[in-house]
Amino acid sequence: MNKTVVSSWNDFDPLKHVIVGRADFTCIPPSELATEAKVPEDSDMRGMWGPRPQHTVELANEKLAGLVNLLEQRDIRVDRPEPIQWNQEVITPDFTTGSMFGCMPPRDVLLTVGKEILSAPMSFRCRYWEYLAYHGLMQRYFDEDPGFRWEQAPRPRLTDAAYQNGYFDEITIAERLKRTAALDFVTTEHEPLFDAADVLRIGKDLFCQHGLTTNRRGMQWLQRHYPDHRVHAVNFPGDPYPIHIDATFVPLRPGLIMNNPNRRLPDAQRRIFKANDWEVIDAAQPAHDTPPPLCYSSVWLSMNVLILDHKTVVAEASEVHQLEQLDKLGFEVLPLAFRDAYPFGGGLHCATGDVLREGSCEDYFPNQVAGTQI
Ligand code: DAV
Repeated sequence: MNKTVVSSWNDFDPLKHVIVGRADFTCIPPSELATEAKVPEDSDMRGMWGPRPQHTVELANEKLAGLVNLLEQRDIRVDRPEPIQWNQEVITPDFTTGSMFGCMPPRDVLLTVGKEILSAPMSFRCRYWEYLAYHGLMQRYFDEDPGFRWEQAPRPRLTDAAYQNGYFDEITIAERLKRTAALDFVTTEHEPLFDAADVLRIGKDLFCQHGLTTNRRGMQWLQRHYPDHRVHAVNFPGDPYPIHIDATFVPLRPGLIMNNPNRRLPDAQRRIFKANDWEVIDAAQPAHDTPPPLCYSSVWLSMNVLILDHKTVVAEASEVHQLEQLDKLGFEVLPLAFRDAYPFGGGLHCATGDVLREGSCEDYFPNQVAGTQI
C-alpha cells in the first residue's frame, strides 16, 4: 500500500483516502446540559441511555461496510477507527458523565485543513475522549507523511460555566426557533468550543455554523490558528436544533451549494456567495417524514451526501428526491443504502473524514464582502 499523504481543502475535489467510522459499542449517552438542547421533546430517546441494541449495531456496521466497499471499488483508500468500549464513565477534574458516545461519525471530531488533521474541542461531555479512537491512525499518518500536522484544539474544561443551565427546559419549538435565530445557544462563550462538522471548508474560506455546538470563541480560535484562511460565521434561522452544517449547507462543486430550504442562510450572509458567482440552490425535500428510531438527526440527512469528485456523488438510496436533483444537476449519482447507520451519528458525510483529496487551496471568494468574517 502507498504511504499516506494527508491533504484536503474542501468537500468536492477528487477523494483518494478517507476514514469511515464504526458503530461498535455506540451508546446513547445520559442526558447532560449540551445534549438536552439537542434531543427533541418528543424524541424516543428522551430518558434512555446505555449501549445501543446489538442488532442495530450490526445493521449499522453492515451499511458502513457497504460504503467501504463502494469506495474501495473506486480505488479510494479507506481506514477505520479503533472503537473504544464507549460504555465507560468520563471523569475529569471538572465533570463526570455516565458514558461516552461512539466513533461512527469521524466528521464531527476530525477537522482536516490542508495537511493538518485537528481534533475539535467538542461541547458534549460524553464526547470528550472520542478522538482517542483515531489515535492509532493519526500516529500512522504522522510516521508515513513527514508533512502531516497532527493537531488538537485546546481541550475545553466543560464546567457548568460552559452552558446555560435550564436553557431548553420545557420550551416550545417556536421558542427554540426564536432563541436560535437570536444566536442564543446552550453553549456560552466561556471557552472556545466547536465541532469539526460545523466547519465548512471551501479552500481559503472556512464557514462555521454558530449553533448549539460551536461558539464565537471557537471561531476566533480557528481564525488565529489558520491565519492564512478567512473564517466566517454563518447561522441558519429555521433550525430549532442547529448542530453541524452538513445537513444544512452543502457545497456540491465549485460554484454550487445546496441550502436546506427550511434553514435558509440570511441575505446578509448570502452576499459573499453572490459576489463570487456561487449559486445557492434549495435542496430537494427529504423522502421520509421522520428519522429512523433512536436517531439524533433530522430527516435532512437526505442532503448529507459524500462527494467523490466534481461529477460523482454518493447519496442515500431511499432519498429519491435528492437522487433526482443530483442527477438533474449532471452528477453521476451512486445510491447507497445507509439509513440504518443514521442513528449512530448521521449520514454519508458525517460517517467519513477526509485524509486525501486532490487539489490545492484555492481562493474561491476573491471578492470579500462585509457581513460574515470573524
Ligand atoms: O439536520 O439533524 C444532522 C447533522 C449530523 N452530524 C440535522 C443535522
